[in-house]
Amino acid sequence: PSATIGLTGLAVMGRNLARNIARHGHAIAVHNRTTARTTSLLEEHGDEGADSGGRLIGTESLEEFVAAIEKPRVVLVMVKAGEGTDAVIDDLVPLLEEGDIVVDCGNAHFTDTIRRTEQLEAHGLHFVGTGVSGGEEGALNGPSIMVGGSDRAYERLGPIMESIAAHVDGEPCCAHVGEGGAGHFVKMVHNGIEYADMQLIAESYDLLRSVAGLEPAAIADVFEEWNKGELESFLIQMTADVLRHTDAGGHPFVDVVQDAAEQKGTGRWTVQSALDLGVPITGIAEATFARSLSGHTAQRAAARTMFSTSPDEQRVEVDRDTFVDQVRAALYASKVVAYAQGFDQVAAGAEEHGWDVDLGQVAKIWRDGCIIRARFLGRITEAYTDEPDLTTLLTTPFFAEAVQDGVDAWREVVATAARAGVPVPAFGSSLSYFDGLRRERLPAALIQALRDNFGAHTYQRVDRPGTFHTAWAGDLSESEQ
Ligand code: NBP
Repeated sequence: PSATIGLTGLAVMGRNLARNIARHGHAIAVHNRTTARTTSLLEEHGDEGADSGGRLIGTESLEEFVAAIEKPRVVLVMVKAGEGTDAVIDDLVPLLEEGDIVVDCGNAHFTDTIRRTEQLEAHGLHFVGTGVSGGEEGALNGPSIMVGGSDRAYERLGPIMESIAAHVDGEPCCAHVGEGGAGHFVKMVHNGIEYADMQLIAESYDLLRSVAGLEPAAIADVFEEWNKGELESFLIQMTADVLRHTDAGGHPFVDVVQDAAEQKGTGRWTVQSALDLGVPITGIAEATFARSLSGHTAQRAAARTMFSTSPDEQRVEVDRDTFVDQVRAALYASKVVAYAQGFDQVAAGAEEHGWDVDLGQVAKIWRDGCIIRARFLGRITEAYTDEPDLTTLLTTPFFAEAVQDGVDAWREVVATAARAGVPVPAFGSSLSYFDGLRRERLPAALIQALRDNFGAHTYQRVDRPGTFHTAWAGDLSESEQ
């Protein structure tokens, strides 16, 4: 065998990941169900890695592929998540030997990863669910890599993955985030946060355009400016680039794209998991529902016809410069809330499944390579380093100050949006979440009273311990249960 590692599944992601691995001096065996993809990769990039001692080794059959890899083998699988992954695993298992490591780099659901881990461990094989973020470009030039599975598997796999990952200050954006399905769980929440981030950016754009009356090119300038401060991130810069772009006819690109956002499912998975875990990730949930609302074109058309308003009716006078700055503050505060919620979910998932996840390290490996890469992730790492058992990121000095400084502007923006009829589900729900957390007394007390009244669900009192029920249908006496 001449390859130190192998990769099967050579569509856009697998092909770029294989090239990245070869460039880093590794001899990698490559395979694809349809051989034409393998042939074209070798034709176009056959000399990849020649400078560094790496190379791509093309193989046709799965038998030839497995035989080309040194033992214990590391086999990366980069195929369509779901049935594709199961099919490849079923074909691979009979060809592998005890101690070999199968690494699923696709966007698997973490519960599938937990199932597959058990399935492969029964054969004496390691299974490593690994989240790879950064899209096509990241796969080629340095993604962010979230590795699950056992410590033992990471000893063999880790050095290769760390070498091909993005790096910040010499540190790789790759880590063994936890055992079993932890890699895919963390990747799922990463994608959920990405949904929230994009929704907040979209709401900011809508407000700057609809309320402040700025044109896309001017909004691009605003985002460019924001990218010089605390909001500096890949998505903010990309927003400036997209808003500046015009199509061949000279129209702002953002005006010619249909306004129905699609989704592949990771946002939905994040929300489903959060519901199971009981973690209020309101920012991610609202972002996911906002995408689904945008896609309900028939309902939107019906509602537009029924409830259309004249533009004058919704005109709200604002001082443009002040408003732009208020939107910036609202965006930052809402973003802090969305990330705090995402990290709460990772913590809850880790506890539920018994994974030892270092949240500071998770923030660290998201600083580059992935879609949500941002300057302020360094602050999250610092917060968890100072206090590993942090209750919520919101109360750490840096973030508390950021939210407190922005809260007046945040309220102003949400109120202005409501008056102007501009939907801001992510801004609004993040503010409500913040207010919900900081409130001395919540109306949850009334809910408890109602539950006891109609269902005898009992309640606790503020003034003494115990569980109580009031005889609502009888003499209204209170009894201890
Ligand atoms: P796709 O998700 O489009 O999958 C295409 C690949 O799966 C091809 O190699 C195809 O082989 C193979 N495949 C299928 Br489909 N069914 C198979 C089966 N039954 N047996 C063997 N191979 C099968 O590719 P992609 O967009 O490169 O994504 C790969 C993985 O990476 C996915 O899990 C995706 O969710 C994840 N991911 C993608 C991105 C992104 O930006 N695209 C980012 C991060 C993660 P064929 O050539 O023979 O049809």
